Amino acid sequence: MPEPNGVADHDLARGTVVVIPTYDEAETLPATLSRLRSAVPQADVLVVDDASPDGTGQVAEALAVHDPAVHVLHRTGKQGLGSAYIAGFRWALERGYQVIVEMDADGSHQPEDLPGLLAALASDGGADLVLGSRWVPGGRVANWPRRRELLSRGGNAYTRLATGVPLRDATAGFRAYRASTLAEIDLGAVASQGYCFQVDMALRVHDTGGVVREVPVLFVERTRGRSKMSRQIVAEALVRVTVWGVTRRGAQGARWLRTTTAAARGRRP
Ligand SMILES: Nc1nc2c(ncn2[C@@H]2O[C@H](COP(=O)(O)OP(=O)(O)OP(=O)(O)O)[C@@H](O)[C@H]2O)c(=O)[nH]1
Ligand SMILES: [Mg+2]
Repeated sequence: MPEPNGVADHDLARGTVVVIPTYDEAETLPATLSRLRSAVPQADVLVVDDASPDGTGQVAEALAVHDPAVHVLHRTGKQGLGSAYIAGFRWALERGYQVIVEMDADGSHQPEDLPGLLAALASDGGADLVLGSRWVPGGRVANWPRRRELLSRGGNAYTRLATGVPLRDATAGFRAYRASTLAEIDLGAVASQGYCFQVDMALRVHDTGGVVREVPVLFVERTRGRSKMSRQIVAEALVRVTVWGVTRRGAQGARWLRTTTAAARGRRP
Protein backbone atom coordinates (compact mmCIF):
# COMPACT_ATOMS: atom_id res chain seq x y z
CA MET A 1 0.00 0.00 0.00
CA PRO A 2 1.23 3.52 -0.70
CA GLU A 3 2.42 5.71 2.15
CA PRO A 4 0.68 9.01 2.81
CA ASN A 5 2.30 12.04 1.14
CA GLY A 6 5.33 13.52 2.83
CA VAL A 7 7.46 10.44 3.56
CA ALA A 8 11.22 10.74 3.20
CA ASP A 9 12.53 10.57 -0.38
CA HIS A 10 14.47 7.35 0.21
CA ASP A 11 11.12 5.67 0.89
CA LEU A 12 9.79 6.56 -2.56
CA ALA A 13 9.87 2.97 -3.87
CA ARG A 14 7.27 2.03 -1.25
CA GLY A 15 4.74 4.52 -2.65
CA THR A 16 5.49 3.55 -6.24
CA VAL A 17 3.29 1.89 -8.84
CA VAL A 18 4.64 0.69 -12.18
CA VAL A 19 2.01 1.00 -14.91
CA ILE A 20 2.46 -1.55 -17.72
CA PRO A 21 0.13 -1.24 -20.73
CA THR A 22 -0.31 -4.50 -22.60
CA TYR A 23 -1.70 -5.59 -25.92
CA ASP A 24 -0.83 -9.16 -26.93
CA GLU A 25 2.09 -9.58 -24.54
CA ALA A 26 1.14 -12.96 -23.02
CA GLU A 27 4.56 -14.34 -23.94
CA THR A 28 6.60 -11.52 -22.43
CA LEU A 29 4.57 -10.31 -19.43
CA PRO A 30 5.42 -13.10 -16.94
CA ALA A 31 9.21 -12.61 -17.23
CA THR A 32 8.86 -8.81 -17.13
CA LEU A 33 6.75 -8.97 -13.95
CA SER A 34 9.01 -11.48 -12.26
CA ARG A 35 12.15 -9.40 -12.95
CA LEU A 36 10.36 -6.23 -11.84
CA ARG A 37 9.17 -7.73 -8.55
CA SER A 38 12.76 -8.86 -7.81
CA ALA A 39 14.39 -5.58 -8.84
CA VAL A 40 12.01 -3.29 -6.88
CA PRO A 41 10.04 -5.50 -4.46
CA GLN A 42 8.44 -2.53 -2.66
CA ALA A 43 6.74 -1.22 -5.82
CA ASP A 44 3.21 -2.20 -6.83
CA VAL A 45 2.34 -3.00 -10.44
CA LEU A 46 -0.70 -2.13 -12.54
CA VAL A 47 -1.18 -3.97 -15.84
CA VAL A 48 -3.55 -2.09 -18.18
CA ASP A 49 -4.77 -4.60 -20.74
CA ASP A 50 -6.94 -3.75 -23.73
CA ALA A 51 -8.74 -7.11 -24.05
CA SER A 52 -5.71 -8.65 -25.78
CA PRO A 53 -6.83 -11.43 -28.14
CA ASP A 54 -3.88 -13.60 -26.97
CA GLY A 55 -5.21 -13.68 -23.39
CA THR A 56 -2.65 -11.33 -21.77
CA GLY A 57 -5.41 -10.09 -19.43
CA GLN A 58 -5.98 -13.61 -18.08
CA VAL A 59 -2.21 -14.19 -17.75
CA ALA A 60 -2.01 -10.98 -15.70
CA GLU A 61 -4.98 -12.06 -13.52
CA ALA A 62 -3.31 -15.43 -12.86
CA LEU A 63 -0.14 -13.65 -11.71
CA ALA A 64 -2.15 -11.20 -9.57
CA VAL A 65 -3.85 -14.07 -7.70
CA HIS A 66 -0.49 -15.06 -6.20
CA ASP A 67 0.86 -11.55 -5.68
CA PRO A 68 -1.21 -8.84 -3.94
CA ALA A 69 1.16 -6.14 -5.28
CA VAL A 70 0.01 -6.87 -8.84
CA HIS A 71 -3.21 -5.24 -10.05
CA VAL A 72 -4.97 -5.49 -13.40
CA LEU A 73 -7.14 -2.96 -15.19
CA HIS A 74 -9.17 -4.47 -18.04
CA ARG A 75 -10.41 -2.27 -20.85
CA THR A 76 -12.90 -3.28 -23.48
CA GLY A 77 -10.70 -3.10 -26.60
CA LYS A 78 -7.54 -1.65 -28.12
CA GLN A 79 -7.71 2.08 -27.45
CA GLY A 80 -4.05 3.06 -27.81
CA LEU A 81 -1.01 3.45 -25.58
CA GLY A 82 -1.75 7.04 -24.54
CA SER A 83 -5.26 6.33 -23.34
CA ALA A 84 -4.08 3.16 -21.52
CA TYR A 85 -1.53 5.25 -19.63
CA ILE A 86 -4.08 7.96 -18.80
CA ALA A 87 -6.40 5.27 -17.36
CA GLY A 88 -3.46 3.89 -15.36
CA PHE A 89 -2.43 7.35 -14.09
CA ARG A 90 -6.00 8.04 -12.91
CA TRP A 91 -6.16 4.67 -11.15
CA ALA A 92 -2.85 5.42 -9.40
CA LEU A 93 -3.72 9.01 -8.44
CA GLU A 94 -7.04 7.89 -6.94
CA ARG A 95 -5.11 5.47 -4.72
CA GLY A 96 -2.57 7.99 -3.45
CA TYR A 97 0.66 6.60 -4.89
CA GLN A 98 3.55 9.05 -4.76
CA VAL A 99 5.47 7.88 -7.79
CA ILE A 100 4.01 6.59 -11.05
CA VAL A 101 6.26 4.69 -13.44
CA GLU A 102 5.71 3.85 -17.12
CA MET A 103 7.21 0.63 -18.45
CA ASP A 104 6.68 -1.62 -21.50
CA ALA A 105 5.87 -5.31 -21.12
CA ASP A 106 8.00 -6.48 -24.05
CA GLY A 107 11.40 -6.71 -22.34
CA SER A 108 12.77 -3.52 -23.89
CA HIS A 109 12.93 -1.78 -20.52
CA GLN A 110 15.15 -3.39 -17.91
CA PRO A 111 13.49 -3.52 -14.46
CA GLU A 112 17.01 -3.52 -13.02
CA ASP A 113 17.38 0.10 -14.27
CA LEU A 114 14.34 1.24 -12.26
CA PRO A 115 16.16 1.85 -8.93
CA GLY A 116 18.37 4.34 -10.82
CA LEU A 117 15.30 6.20 -12.12
CA LEU A 118 13.74 6.34 -8.65
CA ALA A 119 17.01 7.55 -7.12
CA ALA A 120 17.21 10.37 -9.69
CA LEU A 121 13.63 11.37 -8.84
CA ALA A 122 14.62 11.77 -5.18
CA SER A 123 18.23 13.04 -5.24
CA ASP A 124 19.70 16.56 -5.46
CA GLY A 125 16.53 18.41 -4.54
CA GLY A 126 14.34 15.99 -6.49
CA ALA A 127 12.88 15.91 -9.99
CA ASP A 128 9.33 15.81 -11.30
CA LEU A 129 10.00 13.44 -14.17
CA VAL A 130 12.93 11.11 -14.83
CA LEU A 131 13.38 9.68 -18.31
CA GLY A 132 15.19 6.38 -18.87
CA SER A 133 17.19 7.71 -21.79
CA ARG A 134 18.84 5.83 -24.65
CA TRP A 135 20.54 8.92 -26.00
CA VAL A 136 22.49 10.37 -23.06
CA PRO A 137 26.09 9.24 -22.37
CA GLY A 138 25.94 5.72 -20.94
CA GLY A 139 22.57 4.96 -22.57
CA ARG A 140 22.53 2.01 -24.97
CA VAL A 141 20.34 0.08 -27.35
CA ALA A 142 20.78 -3.63 -28.07
CA ASN A 143 19.69 -5.51 -31.19
CA TRP A 144 17.87 -2.52 -32.59
CA PRO A 145 17.80 -2.37 -36.39
CA ARG A 146 19.72 0.63 -37.74
CA ARG A 147 16.52 2.12 -39.20
CA ARG A 148 14.78 2.09 -35.78
CA GLU A 149 17.79 3.78 -34.18
CA LEU A 150 17.82 6.42 -36.90
CA LEU A 151 14.06 6.97 -36.50
CA SER A 152 14.44 7.43 -32.73
CA ARG A 153 17.52 9.66 -32.92
CA GLY A 154 16.03 11.66 -35.79
CA GLY A 155 12.65 12.00 -34.08
CA ASN A 156 14.27 13.23 -30.88
CA ALA A 157 16.53 15.70 -32.73
CA TYR A 158 13.51 17.05 -34.60
CA THR A 159 11.53 17.34 -31.35
CA ARG A 160 14.38 19.33 -29.73
CA LEU A 161 14.69 21.61 -32.73
CA ALA A 162 10.93 22.17 -33.15
CA THR A 163 10.05 22.74 -29.49
CA GLY A 164 13.30 24.16 -28.09
CA VAL A 165 13.04 21.81 -25.09
CA PRO A 166 16.51 20.28 -24.68
CA LEU A 167 15.69 16.61 -23.99
CA ARG A 168 17.78 13.84 -25.58
CA ASP A 169 15.07 11.14 -25.42
CA ALA A 170 11.65 12.77 -25.13
CA THR A 171 10.02 9.69 -26.70
CA ALA A 172 11.37 7.36 -23.96
CA GLY A 173 8.62 5.12 -22.61
CA PHE A 174 10.49 4.08 -19.47
CA ARG A 175 10.06 6.93 -17.00
CA ALA A 176 9.07 7.90 -13.46
CA TYR A 177 6.77 10.78 -12.51
CA ARG A 178 6.22 12.39 -9.16
CA ALA A 179 2.47 11.84 -8.70
CA SER A 180 1.95 15.38 -7.39
CA THR A 181 3.27 16.69 -10.71
CA LEU A 182 0.95 14.44 -12.73
CA ALA A 183 -1.95 15.60 -10.57
CA GLU A 184 -1.35 19.18 -11.80
CA ILE A 185 -1.74 18.15 -15.44
CA ASP A 186 -5.15 18.12 -17.14
CA LEU A 187 -5.05 14.47 -18.23
CA GLY A 188 -8.39 14.82 -20.03
CA ALA A 189 -6.72 17.25 -22.45
CA VAL A 190 -4.04 14.78 -23.56
CA ALA A 191 -5.12 13.38 -26.94
CA SER A 192 -1.81 11.90 -28.18
CA GLN A 193 -1.79 8.15 -28.67
CA GLY A 194 1.54 6.73 -29.86
CA TYR A 195 5.16 7.85 -29.31
CA CYS A 196 4.06 11.45 -29.21
CA PHE A 197 2.14 10.70 -26.00
CA GLN A 198 5.56 10.52 -24.34
CA VAL A 199 6.69 13.82 -25.91
CA ASP A 200 3.35 15.43 -25.01
CA MET A 201 3.68 14.44 -21.32
CA ALA A 202 7.34 15.54 -21.09
CA LEU A 203 6.43 18.96 -22.54
CA ARG A 204 3.51 19.31 -20.14
CA VAL A 205 5.76 18.59 -17.13
CA HIS A 206 8.36 21.02 -18.50
CA ASP A 207 5.65 23.68 -19.01
CA THR A 208 4.38 23.39 -15.43
CA GLY A 209 7.93 24.39 -14.39
CA GLY A 210 8.81 20.80 -13.47
CA VAL A 211 12.36 19.47 -13.35
CA VAL A 212 12.93 16.79 -16.01
CA ARG A 213 16.06 14.63 -15.70
CA GLU A 214 17.47 11.91 -17.95
CA VAL A 215 19.38 8.89 -16.73
CA PRO A 216 21.04 6.37 -19.06
CA VAL A 217 19.33 3.01 -19.58
CA LEU A 218 19.81 -0.07 -21.71
CA PHE A 219 17.00 -0.56 -24.25
CA VAL A 220 16.71 -4.05 -25.71
CA GLU A 221 14.73 -4.85 -28.86
CA ARG A 222 11.87 -7.23 -28.09
CA THR A 223 12.69 -10.87 -28.87
CA ARG A 224 9.09 -12.14 -28.73
CA GLY A 225 5.67 -10.83 -29.63
CA ARG A 226 4.90 -8.17 -32.18
CA SER A 227 5.64 -4.44 -32.27
CA LYS A 228 2.61 -2.14 -32.35
CA MET A 229 4.64 0.59 -34.02
CA SER A 230 3.07 1.71 -37.29
CA ARG A 231 3.38 4.36 -39.98
CA GLN A 232 0.28 5.97 -38.51
CA ILE A 233 2.02 6.34 -35.11
CA VAL A 234 5.08 7.96 -36.74
CA ALA A 235 2.82 10.27 -38.78
CA GLU A 236 0.85 11.28 -35.66
CA ALA A 237 4.13 12.17 -33.90
CA LEU A 238 5.44 14.17 -36.86
CA VAL A 239 2.25 16.20 -37.23
CA ARG A 240 1.73 16.87 -33.53
CA VAL A 241 5.39 17.76 -32.80
CA THR A 242 5.38 20.15 -35.76
CA VAL A 243 2.18 21.83 -34.53
CA TRP A 244 3.57 22.11 -30.97
CA GLY A 245 6.83 23.51 -32.38
CA VAL A 246 5.08 26.16 -34.48
CA THR A 247 2.76 27.13 -31.59
CA ARG A 248 5.60 27.36 -29.05
CA ARG A 249 7.96 29.23 -31.39
CA GLY A 250 5.08 31.55 -32.29
CA ALA A 251 4.38 32.27 -28.62
CA GLN A 252 8.10 32.86 -27.97
CA GLY A 253 8.24 35.25 -30.94
CA ALA A 254 5.17 37.17 -29.72
CA ARG A 255 6.72 37.50 -26.23
CA TRP A 256 9.99 38.73 -27.72
CA LEU A 257 8.10 41.27 -29.86
CA ARG A 258 6.12 42.56 -26.87
CA THR A 259 9.25 42.92 -24.71
CA THR A 260 11.21 44.64 -27.47
CA THR A 261 8.34 47.02 -28.28
CA ALA A 262 7.84 47.87 -24.58
CA ALA A 263 11.58 48.46 -24.13
CA ALA A 264 11.68 50.70 -27.22
CA ARG A 265 8.68 52.71 -25.92
CA GLY A 266 10.30 53.01 -22.49
CA ARG A 267 13.42 54.55 -24.04
CA ARG A 268 11.43 57.35 -25.71
CA PRO A 269 11.68 60.72 -23.97
N1 LIG B 1 -3.23 -1.36 -23.25
C1 LIG B 1 -2.58 -1.12 -24.40
N2 LIG B 1 -1.25 -1.37 -24.49
C2 LIG B 1 -0.62 -1.11 -25.66
C3 LIG B 1 -1.30 -0.60 -26.79
N3 LIG B 1 -0.39 -0.45 -27.80
C4 LIG B 1 0.80 -0.87 -27.31
N4 LIG B 1 0.67 -1.28 -26.02
C5 LIG B 1 1.72 -1.76 -25.10
O1 LIG B 1 2.63 -0.70 -24.94
C6 LIG B 1 3.95 -1.19 -24.83
C7 LIG B 1 4.81 -0.60 -25.97
O2 LIG B 1 4.34 -1.10 -27.21
P1 LIG B 1 5.29 -1.76 -28.31
O3 LIG B 1 4.53 -2.54 -29.30
O4 LIG B 1 6.41 -2.45 -27.63
O5 LIG B 1 5.71 -0.48 -29.03
P2 LIG B 1 7.08 0.15 -29.04
O6 LIG B 1 7.87 -0.25 -27.85
O7 LIG B 1 6.80 1.58 -29.27
O8 LIG B 1 7.63 -0.50 -30.37
P3 LIG B 1 8.81 -1.54 -30.49
O9 LIG B 1 10.02 -0.76 -30.14
O10 LIG B 1 8.77 -1.93 -31.90
O11 LIG B 1 8.55 -2.66 -29.55
C8 LIG B 1 3.86 -2.71 -24.88
O12 LIG B 1 3.81 -3.21 -23.56
C9 LIG B 1 2.53 -2.92 -25.62
O13 LIG B 1 1.92 -4.15 -25.33
C10 LIG B 1 -2.72 -0.34 -26.68
O14 LIG B 1 -3.40 0.10 -27.59
N5 LIG B 1 -3.28 -0.62 -25.46
MG1 LIG C 1 8.45 -2.13 -27.50
